[in-house]
This record gives sequence, structure tokens and C-alpha cells, in this order.
Amino acid sequence: MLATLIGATRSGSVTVVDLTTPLQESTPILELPPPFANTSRFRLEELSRYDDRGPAWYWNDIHTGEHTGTHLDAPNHWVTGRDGLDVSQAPLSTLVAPAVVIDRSAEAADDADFLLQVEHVRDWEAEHGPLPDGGWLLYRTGWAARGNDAAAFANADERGPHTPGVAPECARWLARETPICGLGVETVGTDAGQASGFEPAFPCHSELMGAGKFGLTSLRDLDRLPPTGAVLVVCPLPIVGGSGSPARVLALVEG
Ligand code: 23J
Ligand code: MN
Repeated sequence: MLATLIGATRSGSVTVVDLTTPLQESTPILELPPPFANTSRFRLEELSRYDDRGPAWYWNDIHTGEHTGTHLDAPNHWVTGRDGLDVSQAPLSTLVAPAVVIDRSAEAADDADFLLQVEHVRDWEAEHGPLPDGGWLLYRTGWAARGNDAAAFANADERGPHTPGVAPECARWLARETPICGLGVETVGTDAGQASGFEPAFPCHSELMGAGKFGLTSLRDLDRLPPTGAVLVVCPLPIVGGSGSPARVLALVEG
């Protein structure tokens, strides 16, 4: 089986797609309004570079928030999941799992505040079959195209950020009524830019984490994935007690 997989990646009948945003100081992070605490940008601190601090070696300390760039949200990230798993406890069956893609990039291009509804997922299921048991629902909005322009990615005005997300009822339904292990998005967080004003606030976080599910954010290149059939490989750091971690996210795709 594994020899077949390696043969397939070598011959190109299986492609490995990198869905990860590169980590650097400019990588967009969530910016919450006062009085809330904010996470740190990713930063390298040079320790030596073939110099008197270390003549034959180059290395750095890294400084980062847990929720920087492409990252995994663990159930314990939200108060609704406070007794749930930390990021080091993410099941391996979640870290290597099937993924499906729902594409609402056309709607998000017309309306930055576009919200995914239950009906949209039902329409997707009518065309492609049921959501994968224990797998990921990846929500394509086209937002990753803004990823190298912090202002366009945040898309904020005096009322805060305007980025697409999930309607509260849909978040509740995905968390409670579907067998997915988590939701992946292109935006800085799983919730819509305006979700602080939703009822409940931040419904994706509240519902998914409350149901023991996971989030994945700042994904790129979702247009390279088919609607069904991809396998996701999610590699967060096993931070003991952590609420999330930057993650390398790869997809295996046939053809
Ligand atoms: C904390 C508070 C609100 C939000 C978030 C974190 C995230 O999006 C995140 O990265 O988990 S919306
Ligand atoms: Mn997060």
C-alpha cells in the first residue's frame, strides 16, 4: 500500500499540494480590538550565523503566537471546549483525514461578509454525497488571494474586519449534526470578520470547539483540490497544553 503511494507520488498520479502560508513577520495575524490581548507576530531571533556566536552554524529562536498563519485550533481554545483536547492531543485520525471542499468564492467575491448557510452545505451534499465521517470540510472563499496584502486580507473599516465566514445556525449544525472532525478556511480565523457581533459571538469557535472539533485557518491553494477525494495531512507542533499551533498542511490529491 505505501509502496503504491510512493510510486503514485513519484509518477505524478498522486500530487502533494502544500496548503500552508509561509511563516514570516509579515504573515497576517488576527487583531482583536481593545481590551483584548493579541497574539505575537512570527519572528526569528538570530542566535548565530557562522560567526563568533557559533562559527560553523546558523540557528534562530522563533517567537510566535499559537494562532499565527496556517494553524490548528484545538477544542480547548474556546471556553465551550475548555475541558477538551489540547493541540498535542489532536487525534492522529484527525491529522491524517479525508477532506472535501465547498467553493463559495464567487459569492465571497461579491460580498466580503458572505456567510455559509446550512442550505449551501445541503446543496453540496446533494451533488457530492455526505460530508466525510471524521474528515475535514474545507471552505473555499478565494480569500487566500489577498494573503500577501495585510490590509486586503483583514478588509477592515470602522466597524471592524469584513471577511467571509459561517452563519451561526450553520456553525451549530456542522458542529452538532455532521460527522466532520473540523472546518478549514482561507481567512485568518474560522469565524467571519463580523462574528464578534453574532449571536452567539464567534459561532464557529463556540460551536466547533464545544463539540470537540478542530479549526484550520489561513489555508492556501484550495482551488487545487477536488470537491471530494483529497487526504489532508495536518502537522501542528505538539505543544503540551497548547490551544493551537502553526501547522504545515498538505493535501494528497489524485491526478
Ligand atoms: C480568539 C478570539 C477570537 C478569534 C480567534 C481567537 C481566532 O480566530 C483564532 O485564531 O482562533 S476569531
Ligand atoms: Mn486560531
